[in-house]
Amino acid sequence: MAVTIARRSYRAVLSALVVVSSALAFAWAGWAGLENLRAQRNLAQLEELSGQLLQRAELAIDYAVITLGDYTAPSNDLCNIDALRALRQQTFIRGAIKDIAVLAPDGQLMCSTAPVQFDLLTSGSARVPEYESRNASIVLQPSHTEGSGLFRVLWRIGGTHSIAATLNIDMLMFDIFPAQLRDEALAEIRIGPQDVVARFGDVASTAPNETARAFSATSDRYPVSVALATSEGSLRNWNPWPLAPVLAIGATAGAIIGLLAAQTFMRPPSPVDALRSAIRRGELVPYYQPIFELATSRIVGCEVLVRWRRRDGELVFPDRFIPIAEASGLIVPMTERLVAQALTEMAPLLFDRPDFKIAFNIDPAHFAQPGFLEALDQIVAQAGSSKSCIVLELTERSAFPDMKQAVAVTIEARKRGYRISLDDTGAGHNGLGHIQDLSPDIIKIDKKFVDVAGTAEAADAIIEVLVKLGQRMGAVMVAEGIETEDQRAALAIAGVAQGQGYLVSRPVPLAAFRALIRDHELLAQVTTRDPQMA
Ligand code: G
Ligand code: G
Ligand code: MN
Repeated sequence: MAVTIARRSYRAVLSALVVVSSALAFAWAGWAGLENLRAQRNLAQLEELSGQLLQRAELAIDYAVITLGDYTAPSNDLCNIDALRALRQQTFIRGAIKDIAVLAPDGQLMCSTAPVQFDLLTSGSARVPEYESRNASIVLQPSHTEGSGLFRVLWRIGGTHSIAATLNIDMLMFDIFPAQLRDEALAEIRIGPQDVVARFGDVASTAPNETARAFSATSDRYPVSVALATSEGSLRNWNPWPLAPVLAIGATAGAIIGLLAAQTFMRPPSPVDALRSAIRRGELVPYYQPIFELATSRIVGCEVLVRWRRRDGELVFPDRFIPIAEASGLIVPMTERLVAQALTEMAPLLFDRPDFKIAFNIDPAHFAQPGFLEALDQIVAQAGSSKSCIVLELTERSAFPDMKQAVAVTIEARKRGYRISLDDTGAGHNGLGHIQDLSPDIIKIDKKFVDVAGTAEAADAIIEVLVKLGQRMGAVMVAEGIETEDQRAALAIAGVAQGQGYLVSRPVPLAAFRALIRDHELLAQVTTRDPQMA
């Protein structure tokens, strides 16, 4: 009972461990998975941001191009006072356009809407680089001052002149970054391959082991591109998941799965599996019950009866597992191991007593299996035993699957030197028929006749018939289950030679059995020397 409770609480603790570790694992895996997802999502968002910024820059340029488009007729004299006034009005209407200028083909300023003569883009005589758009008459020029936010959209009109709008796109970038990234991000707009016209933000506080992440987008209409950069750290801290719910959901899912797993894997093993591992672990051990001469009480042999000694010390009797062993076929390995163990541990005792018989119970189905005798021979040889001391007990309680085969094996077994004993005679399937078919060396009279021997006429009559039959066939009679002195006396008078029962001893383990033999033999020596003791 205590053992069962201990085994159960061990299972409960193990199941709890499985559930808890599964919950932790799932919470962790869920969190890690979401973090990975978040990193990917953040990257995609920054890439999208660079696209948006480029779009804004393109729109500002489009806007300037549309404005200039109204003044591109080659005949226009844009430097007269009325025309200039009209151009100047545009610079007030369109906020991003700071100035509109008319230039000679060589780049010299002809006139401008700026009230004072200054050029935002030329410095001295140095020419500003020009980058052509898809439409080659539209050209972009960066300013000399990097990051000023200023650049020029220039439209070449025939060979006569150009018209140029100076744009300020600094403020386009102001709200491009989400608040969480603003401290740790950089955005740039470039004209041509390298001229940075506008810059916003910084990636200053990047830790030494953290690389910056860069994203870029390039226009296919204008020679303009944008670049974004941020640190790995701020990318990692951006858009965090709510920790508690994620962990709670992960842990719950993990606990449920852990519970299901625990139920599946912690289920107590099936009886067959339990028996199989018990056999493998050597938990099935032989017990020995003496067989003695009824007249003298001299022990002449024993029957091996299997016991399951569990690791926790519990002793299980064969009626609880032999049916399982027979039905599952485990009876074969079980019997083979039992015979090997019994013969090995009994070897010294058998060596000193060449006439001693050791009887094994053999399942009739096992007995009739092809190869049974060959396997037995091998086990006996390995144990160094003599076949003539081995008795094979075949029970009458169950039917032989194939009587012809059983008879053939019986004959072969006896030829090889084994003794055949018919167990539980009178209790079984075929009554006296088996005696005739198998002609056993030993006939064991079933306990139910022994119980009433000397007290019930019918039982005595059956015993008498069996004894006569045994005498005629030359078989030794053994009475099973003798518990009282009266039974012993009655059976002896009826002519039964040997017996087995609690009167002399219950089935006991090896050490007790050896002690029993020693005591009996000592007593026999004393009584032969001094008949008064008997
Ligand atoms: O003592 P006891 O309860 O041992 O045995 C009960 C029954 O179990 C016996 O009558 C016997 O038929 C069966 N039994 C015991 N040991 C063995 C064994 O090793 N092999 C087989 N086949 N049956 C056994
Ligand atoms: O295989 P078989 O049925 O012969 O096995 C003998 C069975 O009888 C075993 O279960 C054994 O423990 C049991 N047994 C042996 N002697 C006695 C006895 O004197 N009394 C009782 N009640 N059972 C016995
Ligand atoms: Mn038996």
